[in-house]
Amino acid sequence: MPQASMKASLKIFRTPGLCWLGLLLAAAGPAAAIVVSDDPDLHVVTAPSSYDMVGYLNTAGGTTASVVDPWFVLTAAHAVNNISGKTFTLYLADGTHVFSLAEKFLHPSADLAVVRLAASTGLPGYELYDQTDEVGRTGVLVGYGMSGTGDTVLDGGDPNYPRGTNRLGYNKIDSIYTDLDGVKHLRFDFDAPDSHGPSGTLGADREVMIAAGDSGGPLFIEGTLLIAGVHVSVNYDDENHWPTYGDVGFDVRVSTYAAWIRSVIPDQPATQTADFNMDGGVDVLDINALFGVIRGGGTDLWYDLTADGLVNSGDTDKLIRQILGREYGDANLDGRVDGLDYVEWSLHYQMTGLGWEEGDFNGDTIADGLDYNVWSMYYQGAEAAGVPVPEPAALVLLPAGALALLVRRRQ
Ligand SMILES: [Ca+2]
Ligand SMILES: [Ca+2]
Ligand SMILES: [Ca+2]
Ligand SMILES: [Ca+2]
Repeated sequence: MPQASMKASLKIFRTPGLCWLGLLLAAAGPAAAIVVSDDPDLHVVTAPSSYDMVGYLNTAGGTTASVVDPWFVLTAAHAVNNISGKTFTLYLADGTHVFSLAEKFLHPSADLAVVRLAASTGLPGYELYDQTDEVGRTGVLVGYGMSGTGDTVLDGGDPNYPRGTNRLGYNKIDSIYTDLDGVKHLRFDFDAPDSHGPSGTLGADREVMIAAGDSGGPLFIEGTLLIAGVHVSVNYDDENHWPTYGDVGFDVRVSTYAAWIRSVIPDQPATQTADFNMDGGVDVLDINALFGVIRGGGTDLWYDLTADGLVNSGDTDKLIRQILGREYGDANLDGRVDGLDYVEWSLHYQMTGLGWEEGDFNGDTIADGLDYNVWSMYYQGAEAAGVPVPEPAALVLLPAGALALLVRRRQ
């Protein structure tokens, strides 16, 4: 998917008259980001700032993302091809905060991604720009890429301004560009100092351009803190020197995709709702998801229902007993621990790769004697349950070991 997406983008942006348009990330050598017309040092974002909820991703050599919810950041899909073991870092007034990337959601056609963090930033995040009057307005472009000026960016970038520093600058949104897949972009050119450019200019030394490392960073409409664009690519005329004056930048147009972005992000985090997989319900899928995170070490605090900084049996207890109002051993979650649940366990006895509904009540993905013990501990009995218990005929079919356990229990 990421590879295909990248190829598609290459094709999409090929236009007559320009050699080729590169994804920022795909820059083989040249690299510079928030490239400016004057002095890069004048463009550094220092906390506290309205722009310090824009953070650094250590993906793909360094990219950029914006907080749009306490738990979620917005970036470019090509910036998060691989999120395994990767982090998002915020440089705030009270220090540096690092968050693990937990889960990504890619838009089906646009180069856009929403990524869930493994802990809450505690920040509200930026809102999205919904209006469609972007053309002619001034954008505030922010990103962590390399910098330099439109004259100094050589192969490998300006060595004085490596990636990893948050910078901002301005440009005028010249037009809307629709690619061959129908994806909408904000388009803006990079006018040299004192030039007027074919699409008009912001004025001497004012315009900046995105480059490698700015991928995924935001474009705000000036005078607001609303994200109107996500940096994705530059159309350059010299692949060894870019961006230079005259090159053109493209952001995914957020107003077109705001509904999708919002649809990914739940109103309340799973720490409040227990809907870990965000499918709108709380059920056995969420139990299995929680068990999976515990098996993986329990570091993803999205699953921390008890808010103690740990993801462990305290959280399964809360989910199963308090939130679902059920008990361990209730495989079918019908409110009774009875013969029906026993049948599920027995049908999967000694199998692996199982879920709760198949008789794995302790989350080790196996249905075995440990789970039988759980079932028997909370077994409510035929009289209490009022539903069928395993008939003798069914018991005959049980594995010998299972039967032995059963017999032992009943004795
Ligand atoms: Ca769910
Ligand atoms: Ca917990
Ligand atoms: Ca049951
Ligand atoms: Ca088990």
